[in-house]
Amino acid sequence: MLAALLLLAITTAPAQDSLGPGEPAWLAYRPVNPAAVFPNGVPDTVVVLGSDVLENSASRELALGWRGMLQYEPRVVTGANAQLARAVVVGTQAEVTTWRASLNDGKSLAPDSYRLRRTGDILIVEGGDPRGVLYGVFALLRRIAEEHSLATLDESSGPADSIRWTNEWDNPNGTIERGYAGPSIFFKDGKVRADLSRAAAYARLLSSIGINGCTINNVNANIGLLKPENLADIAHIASVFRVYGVRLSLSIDMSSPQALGGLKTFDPLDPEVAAWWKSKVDEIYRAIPDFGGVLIKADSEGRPGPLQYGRTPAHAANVVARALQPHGGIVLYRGFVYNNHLDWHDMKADRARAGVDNFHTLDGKFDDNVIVLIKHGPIDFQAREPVSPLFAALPHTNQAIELQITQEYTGQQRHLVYLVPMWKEALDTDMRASLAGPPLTVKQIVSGRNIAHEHHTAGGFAGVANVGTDGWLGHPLALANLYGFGRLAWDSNLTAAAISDEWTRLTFGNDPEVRAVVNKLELDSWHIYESYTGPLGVGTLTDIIGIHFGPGIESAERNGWGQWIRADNNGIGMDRTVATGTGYIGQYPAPLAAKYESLATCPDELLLFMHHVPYSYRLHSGKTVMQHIDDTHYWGADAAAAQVPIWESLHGKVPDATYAEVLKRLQFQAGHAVVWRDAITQWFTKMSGLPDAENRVDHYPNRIEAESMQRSARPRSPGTSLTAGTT
Ligand code: GCW
Repeated sequence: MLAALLLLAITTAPAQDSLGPGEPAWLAYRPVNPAAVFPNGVPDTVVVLGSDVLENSASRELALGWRGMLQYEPRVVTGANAQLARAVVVGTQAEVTTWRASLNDGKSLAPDSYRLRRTGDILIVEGGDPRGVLYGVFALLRRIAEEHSLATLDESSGPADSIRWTNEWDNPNGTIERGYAGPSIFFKDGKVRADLSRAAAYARLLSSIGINGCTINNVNANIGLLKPENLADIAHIASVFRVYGVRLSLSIDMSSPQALGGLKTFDPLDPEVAAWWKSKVDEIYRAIPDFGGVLIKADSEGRPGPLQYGRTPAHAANVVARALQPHGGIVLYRGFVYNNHLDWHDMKADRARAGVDNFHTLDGKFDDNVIVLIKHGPIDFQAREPVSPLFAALPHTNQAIELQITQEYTGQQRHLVYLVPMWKEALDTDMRASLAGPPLTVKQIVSGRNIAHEHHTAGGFAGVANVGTDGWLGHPLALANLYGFGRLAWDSNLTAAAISDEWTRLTFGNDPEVRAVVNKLELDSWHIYESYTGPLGVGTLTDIIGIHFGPGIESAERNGWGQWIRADNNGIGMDRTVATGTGYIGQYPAPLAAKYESLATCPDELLLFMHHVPYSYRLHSGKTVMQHIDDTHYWGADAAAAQVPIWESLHGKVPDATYAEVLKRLQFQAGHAVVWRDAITQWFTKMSGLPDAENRVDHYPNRIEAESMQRSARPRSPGTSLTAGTT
């Protein structure tokens, strides 16, 4: 009955337009040519073999897809005895075998996996479990949206990683830390929202890309959420997630036993503290039987943690993990533990070292249901960072990679930055200890499946999404990042280009011109953004004291946060070498350490992350550092401006509201890129005393002004302008 009511609530969710631009995102189900997909006729019946709530979702989704894409209302029948002609049959492997024993060819499917097959006029979507059935249906609908012929079909797929979660940094008052798309879809005014239709719609989106968990509250966790009355409300969110196979999890504060429970201490080794966690976790599971687990940020940026009692992250993680273990829950314990009161005078101090320094002695000391969650870079989601050396330092510990979908330091969704290529660089980095052995990439490490890391029991991906009520992520083209995160967590071998194209086709249809334009914009965007912001791995140069938006070159220097660029009149960059610097480079396995330690082999794009050099230092490209800064910034601002007419070529070919929203944001970006360019080139020109070879710095704005006047003379949609700002 409850399930039926929930289904009703979901099918009667507010109409698409009330959800703002971006909804229904990539589940647009635009009409396709049915004959291209089904040359022998469109299946007219959906047969659901089982009665699991996820199989109900699967059949409902098929009906939606049929209606939207094939403009056909299918007959939906349940049970194995249905009379079939042309049909799609959905069920678990066990159900399919019971239905037709002859279809069992011995290939067994793991949980969450699926197989799509055709036999005669019947298409079969078979899952290793009900969640796999749902994933299989979404995969089939993707094939249809891309107009692939389904005349023949036999393919199987399963996720590389068991943990595929988004983290949402939502606060009970409805704000979202580092959220750039309006208020929370979960909370309002200190309470869980009464209307959870957007939460349900979000779970559907997540499920369509294989995401199986969602942490609904800020890692800077609010203690009150663990109160009984709040848990009862949070259980409603879990119910709407459940329909799509998404398990809810919570961020918790390690001081809860004291701050909420009234104990004298929150020392993780105190038996009363352990008992408190056990009783609290049991209470959570009574409210939410399929609760996924907890996310913990401790001893970081002012959050309480075990160090206060001289205990370690392993002690803290394990005390909660032991409470979760009987229920099948996990702990994601963040490796983002660092001191934000570093002494900037100390040339050996280095925030980048913190992960390995704090965790390497703990390898093998975490319980099996603890996963150490590691930000992909050692600092904090900057536009360019090397991969975190912590991935190589914990061979006997479950690990997951933390990626940031919300664009905190990468333009806050007012700049277009497709992040998948950046994430791929981290995932594909080879961390093997010696070149003699086989490659050991970060994606293998987090998948927990390679022999060198045989003690892994689980691993995966967590992505900080921070979706809000405004088109999920605000910028319509930023949704490719959420989509790409899910697809990579499922299969990290997919290319950035393939993911972009898939997302584009599902979102905008198969028009080759639209695909070409959107793919170009997405795939060029990271390089463009990096060009007019922080060069050569120095950091983003974003204003780190304020809202992390716009240039603030000096804000990184002379404070305890450790995002130093060490720029003075003579040179720039952090010396992280073993020979003369902080020794950070020595935290990498030998082959990578050798590559970064030597100026001869350190890649240009990471030069200033690893080394301190004079502005006149010549890069592998042949340019000096200073000339590189000038050239890339002028190029980058021009390239940002050029995105506007590229997008304008799609006028009338994409939905009007999306067209206008993207145009507005690209125009803003073009202006803001000029602000970035001028701030950085002028600051470094003054600092280095080296003039631009092309004499552009301080002179160029006149040209830009002239160009922008020309542009604004052309007709454009109302309410848009080229003016930059930081609203
Ligand atoms: O850099 C910081 C962000 C914080 C965030 C923190 C983290 C939630 O600016 O807003 O806190 O990273 O990842 O914990």
